[in-house]
Amino acid sequence: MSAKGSIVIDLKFERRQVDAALVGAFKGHRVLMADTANADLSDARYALLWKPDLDLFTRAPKLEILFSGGAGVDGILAVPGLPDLPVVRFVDESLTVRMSEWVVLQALTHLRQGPTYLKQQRERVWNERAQPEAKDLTVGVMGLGVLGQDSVRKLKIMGFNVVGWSRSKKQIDGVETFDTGGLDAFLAKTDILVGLLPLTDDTRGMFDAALFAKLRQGGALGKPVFINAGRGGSQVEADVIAALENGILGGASLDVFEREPLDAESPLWGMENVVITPHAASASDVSVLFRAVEAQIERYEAGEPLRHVVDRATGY
Ligand code: NDP
Ligand code: OXD
Repeated sequence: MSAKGSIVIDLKFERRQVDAALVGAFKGHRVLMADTANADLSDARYALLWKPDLDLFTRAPKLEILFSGGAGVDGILAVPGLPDLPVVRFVDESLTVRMSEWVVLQALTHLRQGPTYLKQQRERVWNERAQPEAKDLTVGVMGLGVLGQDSVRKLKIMGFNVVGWSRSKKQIDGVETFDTGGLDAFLAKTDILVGLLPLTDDTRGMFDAALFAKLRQGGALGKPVFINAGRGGSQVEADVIAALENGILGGASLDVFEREPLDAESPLWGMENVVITPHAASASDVSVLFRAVEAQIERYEAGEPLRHVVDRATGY
């Protein structure tokens, strides 16, 4: 009998990575794998989840805390029959840093006309293009949470003007910030729009034709660019495609999609100024995730408050 509470793991991650990360992890806890045939989960106190099986909560009726395998919790909150327990999301420096790398990479890719030069290279064309500097552009970041604020900092280091938008107004040195009431003013300043929003009832379908039409036209890149690594459910993909086709948008970098994997038939794959990555902007490092969950359980068992508990009312 282990002294500490047992934990059930139901992560649809690559099994090899999970097994490797489990070596030496969760010392003193009994670790149960939800996908082990006939595993008895009846005593499990904690669950670590990503795309959990629907019967998990009937198999594990004594759970006290649900840990998310990722920073976003929309998937977990949408699970039918989710018990009314604290949901704790994954927040860690490694995940934050990788997201900022992706965001800065995409902003620089569009600034330095990466897709155009790649096309020219394939066609063996030697044609130098205009070279605006980062300081000539304003990047507007929607979502100023853990990921958004780090991206803002790093975009500024690269020289971009940065403005930010979030539900509650933020104070960030050298950055003009807006709350929900200031959305139009925020969009009117934005040449490169970065989405780092959670998917909630309020953000679903937010990136649509009406929003793209409010972005600044005629900036240093000519047309605005849309970058999204929050959740695909926040974008109306048909509107993204139409805006790219009719020139409201000049380019896009998309890591997330309404349906993943992105359908092989989607026109986005073939669009010249579109960069597609397969929901890979910032994956959870499994070993780091396990250490973070272990630390949270230690806090909980010592009677200390959990960190990064999701507000079930706002959905993030
Ligand atoms: P946080 O919860 O720390 O931040 C969320 C931000 O969004 C906050 O600033 C919040 O405002 C703002 N926000 C939420 N709802 C609204 C709204 N209705 N209107 C305006 N602003 C809103 O989340 P993280 O920064 O850690 O992560 C953001 C998202 O990134 C995750 O939910 C996930 O979906 C996605 N993600 C994607 C990954 C990928 O690889 N593509 C990897 C990891 C995460 P306020 O500050 O006022 O609360
Ligand atoms: C996350 C993700 O939410 O990988 O962590 O999308």
